[in-house]
This record gives sequence, structure tokens and C-alpha cells, in this order.
Amino acid sequence: MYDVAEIRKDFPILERQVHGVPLVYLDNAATSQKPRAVIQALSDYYERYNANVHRGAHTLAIEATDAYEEARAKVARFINAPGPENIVFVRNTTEAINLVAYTWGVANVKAGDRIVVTEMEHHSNLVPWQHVARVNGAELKLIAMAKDYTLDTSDLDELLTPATRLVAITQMSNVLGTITPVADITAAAHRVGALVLIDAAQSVPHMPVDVQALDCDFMAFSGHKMLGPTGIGVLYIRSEVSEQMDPFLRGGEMVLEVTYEDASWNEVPLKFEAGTPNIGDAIALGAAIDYLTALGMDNVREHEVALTRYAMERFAELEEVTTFGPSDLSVRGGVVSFYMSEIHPHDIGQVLDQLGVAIRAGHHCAMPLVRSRLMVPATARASFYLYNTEAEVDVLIDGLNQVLRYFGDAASKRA
Ligand code: 7TS
Repeated sequence: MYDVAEIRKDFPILERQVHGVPLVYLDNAATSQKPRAVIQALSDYYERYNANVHRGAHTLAIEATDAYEEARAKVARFINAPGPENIVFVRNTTEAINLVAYTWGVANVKAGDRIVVTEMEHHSNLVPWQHVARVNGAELKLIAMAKDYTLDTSDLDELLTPATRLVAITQMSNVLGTITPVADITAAAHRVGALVLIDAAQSVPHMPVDVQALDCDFMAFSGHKMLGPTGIGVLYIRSEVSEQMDPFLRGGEMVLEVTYEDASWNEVPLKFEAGTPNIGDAIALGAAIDYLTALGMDNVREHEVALTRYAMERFAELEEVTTFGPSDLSVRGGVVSFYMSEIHPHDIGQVLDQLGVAIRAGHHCAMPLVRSRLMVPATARASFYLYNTEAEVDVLIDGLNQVLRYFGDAASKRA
């Protein structure tokens, strides 16, 4: 394990105060904070070797290209991809999934085919597939959530027919924290000839992930949730699949030969990176990966399991509060969504903010899950990362007790 107090010194923002009290940042599922090394890598690039990549022969262009490609190699090693050619830089998870939907999806999903997702998907891994299904005349099917907030895979064999072209599943729910059995589902999907896309936006930042062990065809995640900057994300594509895919955006850099009439494509992954890429943020994502690798993803996971266990114990003291998500920590990440009847989650969020505690309230871009499965209008959500502490969980719980006193008094005055 690592020393959390030491780790916290690497994150300048954790020293700030909000409303005169220390910040307690528990909105990590939305975006993570950045260590000094990442901020430094970004400013280094702009201060020392800012240049366009893959174009110039001058020193700065060579340095920038080397650093950009080194970042790609770091991403590949981090998720154990066969090579850097499997890594496409995009803006975020959303763009990664849309890239697959608009290229592979539109070209390969035919009328009468089937796309399978789960009831736990973030809108990013649901809405693009609704679109492909609608435009191409395919049907969209759901793997259901079980009562214990895991996936109900009991009818997987009926869901995965030979007409299934794609299974698109989250590896960790951003609302429930549920870690899904992606390797088993991938194996089952491959048996019927379907490809598999894993939404790893919440898993890659928090636990060891190995694309070759999972055997998936696509994986999407965002740099900003794993200590990196906003504006840089990753799409992993299996080589056999990417060779067959058409480009998404067309223009500079993604071409090999262009005549007035026609064009041929550059090799993968450049085929998918039209135009000047987000060079600085990719390099800074490389620095984030260095930081995570030095800590060890097993240690990050271990820290978050311990913290989530502690949080769940403390939440259990609050009778008025309902929490959602698996009780088995081996299939749960550091996310605790909760609900107090009578008190709107936005009010909870506002009271907590006055106490320096940052959480998220709302449907968390998983509206069908929250409204139709959890059957609440919205939830409040605390989400942890490698720098959070038990003392911060205590501040959260103290804050919730204040919320209960404040709104409980207001409710009894009304009565
Ligand atoms: N998939 C999952 C599972 C997510 O949690 C998110 C973002 C996305 C996809 C989209 O990522 P983006 O980087 O493209 O925006 N989730 C959240 C959240 O839970 N609160 O804010 C963003």
C-alpha cells in the first residue's frame, strides 16, 4: 500500500478551501484531480517543444512527435494492448464510442441484427447504439440488472443470438459502482460471432485492466477520470477489426495518397486521427499513466476497496439513507449513490458544498437506470479516488447528519 498523506501532497488542488473549510473532493466519477506531474508535463510541452506532430523535420516537431507517440505506447502498456497501433487518441469515452458506432456500427449492423447493452449504461454507451439500431433497422436488447445490483446474466444465451453483431457493456457502473463480468460476457458474445465494446470509463482509472485477458474488440476510456487532462480519451481497437474499419473523420494526416479524385488511408491508428490531434493533453495523459503505474493499480484498487468498505459501514449508521449498489466489495468500485426520501439530492449537494464536500446529484447520465430501475428521480453520489481518506468519509457522514437535522426540522415544522 501507499501513504495517502504523501500522495495528497502531489495534488495542489487538495490544499484549497471552499467556503472557508478544506475541500473534500468526492466527485471523482465525474472527473479526477490532477497531480503536479501532469500539470507540469502539459506546461513543459507548451513552454519547451510545442509543435505539430508527424509533419515537420525540425527539432521541435521531432520532439513533439516522439513524446506524443511515447504517450500512445504508455497507454498500450497500461492496458496490455498488443501494441501502440491498437490505441487511437480521441477526446473522451463518448467520442470513442461514437467513432465505433458511426464507422463499424453503421457499416456492419444490418436490418434484423441485434445490439446488446446493459441496463446500467451511461448515456454515452446507450444513445449511440439507439441511433445505429434505428438507422440500420436493428433491435437493441438489454442485459438486466439483478436485485443485488449486479448484472443478471441468467438469460444471456437467449439474448446472444447469431443475429447479435455487438455487445456494448460497461465494466463499472458510474451510478452503482458495479463491476460487471466483462470477460465472461465477451466469451459468450464471441461464441455467437458478436464483437464486444467495453466502456471502461470507470474501470481503467481504478483497477488493473488487461484488454488481452478480457479479449474485447473495442475499449473506451477518458483521460480526465484517471488523473489526466480533459480533452483526451482512448479507443482501443483489436487489429483485425481496425484494419477492416473505415475512417471516422476524413482530412489531413489520416491519408496516404490523395489525388483530386480519390484518397487512400494512412496506417492504423493514424487512419482514425484526422487533423492536428490533442498533442499536449496526450503527453500529459502519459504522465498520468506514469503516476498510476508508479503507485500500482492493485494498490489503487486495494485502497478504494478499504475506503468503500469504511464508507458503507458509516452509511449503515444513517437509517434515513438508502444506498444503491452491490454489498459484495469484490464486484464494486468506490461509488456510493444514495437517496433520502423527502430531501432532494440537489439540496443534499448544496448543504454538503457549504461544508466543503463535493458530490454529484442527479441522474448521472444514466437516466433509465436511475428512474426506471432504482425508481428514484435522482440520487446523490459520493465517488472516491486514490487520494481520498477515511477522515473525508467522516466529514461526508457528519455533513449528512447535518442535512438530516436541517431538513428533518424543516419537515417537522411543516407538519
Ligand atoms: N461511461 C461511463 C461509465 C461514465 O461514467 C462516463 C462519464 C462516460 C462514459 C462518459 O465519459 P466522457 O469523458 O466522455 O464524458 N461519467 C460521468 C459521471 O458519472 N459524472 O460525470 C461524468
